[in-house]
Amino acid sequence: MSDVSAVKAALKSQVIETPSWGYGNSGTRFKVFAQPGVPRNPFEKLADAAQVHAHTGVAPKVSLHIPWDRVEDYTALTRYAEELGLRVGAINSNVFQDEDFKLGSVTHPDPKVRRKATDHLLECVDIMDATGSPDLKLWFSDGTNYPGQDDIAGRQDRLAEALAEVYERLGDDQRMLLEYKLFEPAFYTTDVPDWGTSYAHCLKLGPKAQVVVDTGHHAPGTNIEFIVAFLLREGKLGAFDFNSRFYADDDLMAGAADPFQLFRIMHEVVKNGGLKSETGVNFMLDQCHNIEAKIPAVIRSVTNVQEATAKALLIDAEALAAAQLSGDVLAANGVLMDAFNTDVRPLLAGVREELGLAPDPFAAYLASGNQERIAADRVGGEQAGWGA
Ligand code: AOS
Ligand code: ZN
Ligand code: ZN
Repeated sequence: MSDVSAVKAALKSQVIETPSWGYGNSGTRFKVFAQPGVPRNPFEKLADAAQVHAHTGVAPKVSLHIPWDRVEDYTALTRYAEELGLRVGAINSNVFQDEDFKLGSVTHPDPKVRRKATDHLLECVDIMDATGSPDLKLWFSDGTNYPGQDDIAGRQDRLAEALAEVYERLGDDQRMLLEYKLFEPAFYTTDVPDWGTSYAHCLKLGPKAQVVVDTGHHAPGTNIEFIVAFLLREGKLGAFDFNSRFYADDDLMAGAADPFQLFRIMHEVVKNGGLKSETGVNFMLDQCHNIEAKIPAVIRSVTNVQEATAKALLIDAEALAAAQLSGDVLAANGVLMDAFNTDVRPLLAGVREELGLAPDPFAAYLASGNQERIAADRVGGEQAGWGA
């Protein structure tokens, strides 16, 4: 039987990192539906992230995206984050929107373009130095659309060369997190398409290179929890980009499409030590709130991750191990399903009250009046960050 006090302690110490771009206007290639009150600059994005942390108590870190969050003074931005009770999380590079990167960034056939892309990654490490961020998140949209377009293996050589240069630039307390994605925007090959490619490059680079598992980046039906268990066992799971998908990289609220899958993932995290801070797994959200209000949607994602975590923590590990070792299939499955079918909202409400927070952060935010305030104050919201 689980020790409820230990479960509560784990839930209180959980840290979920929210994305700066989750607060701004975003959308799909078809349309960006601008919303009132969205941030007009990175400082206001931090203010919105602070709302999520204030109501949930577990979201003190904010991922930045460069150049969307480029500022003159990163020390001032970092200090403002600290004043809000936040700290800067991962620095996301962006080598997918520059006109020069049409045929790739670090894998481009032209060495001058590769140099430009690699210099951007090095700029992101400079920003990590300025903000104290430990994590450089790398997602490459690089790929090809047609057979014969470029040399598949040659592109891997170019990628490896750029990664090695950036790896050498990292400080002792910094790491690179290499994210994979099956397809999009490239449709024939993607240069980092799956966990194996990311893992192989990270293995060659060294201990400061680890894999990012974005839950929307797999072929339908992929067993993501297997990947999570394998990478944790290898010490190569650096981070999650949590979101939901029904068909592709839909970037919907985490846990909204398949809460059972999120629970299975969190079971492997808990089982394999991934919740321990020393393991270093960064639980990030990566979402594109297209039609729903931004701040409440992030709160919903955070609480969905919390609920999946709470259920995973309630699994009777002893009973599960005994049933597994005795080959009792139905008993083992039953132990897992008992935890998944537990309503953990009262437990989480109690955790929040012990933290001095309202038991329902979503309702508390809606009642706070913040949404109305920012809609009235912030005239002329931020231009669409991406997906426009
Ligand atoms: C793109 O699909 C990847 O998920 C990236 O992690 C991310 O969405 C993009 O870089 C915006 O952060
Ligand atoms: Zn992602
Ligand atoms: Zn994605």
